[in-house]
Amino acid sequence: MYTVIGNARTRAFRILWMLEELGVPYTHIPAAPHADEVRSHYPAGKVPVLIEDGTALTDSTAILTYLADKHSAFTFPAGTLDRAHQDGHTQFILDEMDALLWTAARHSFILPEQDRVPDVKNSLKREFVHSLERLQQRLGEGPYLMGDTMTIADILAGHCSRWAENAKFPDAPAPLQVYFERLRNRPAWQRAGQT
Ligand SMILES: N[C@@H](CCC(=O)N[C@@H](CS)C(=O)NCC(=O)O)C(=O)O
Repeated sequence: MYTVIGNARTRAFRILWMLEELGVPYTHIPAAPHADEVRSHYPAGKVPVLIEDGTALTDSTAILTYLADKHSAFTFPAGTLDRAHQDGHTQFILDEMDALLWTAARHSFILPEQDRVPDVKNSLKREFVHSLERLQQRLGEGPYLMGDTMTIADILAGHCSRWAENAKFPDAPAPLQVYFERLRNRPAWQRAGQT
């Protein structure tokens, strides 16, 4: 049995969505970052944390990769060329979407006020437009980044699309919107949002 710590408005949503896609049972503790339930497993206070058999796993992409490998789903096998391409998409999303959104969040409400540089957000938003263009090139004909097979790279992209919307980042071009809608219309996405 898995336990997911972290509320669905954070990167914990990625893990909730993945577990819903896998159809495996789990318990959800919708704690905010730095809550006692988080710190008792991960002193840094960051979410998500996944507990399995008393072991705490951290960092959403590492957790997704673990779950995908363990359940042989939403991934190509390690050591294959397909996996190398899939991992390239994952790294792209972390570098060119997650990092921009996270930096904007830090300069909005995470950093102490005296360390925030609000103007950096305009630069990040402009950069994000190029990230979306590059994501569209990677998607090609789709329907998923790896063609007919949905992988954890799509889970990261889908989550970042919602995050971008909430952060009022630029909208995706129309073909990419169709892809994001495809992800959001998955029953597992909707179940994960409701937990
Ligand atoms: N690389 C980590 C980042 C985790 C992270 O920073 N989570 C945010 C919530 S989405 C958090 O807990 N922030 C609190 C903090 O940075 O102090 C992951 O992907 O899980």
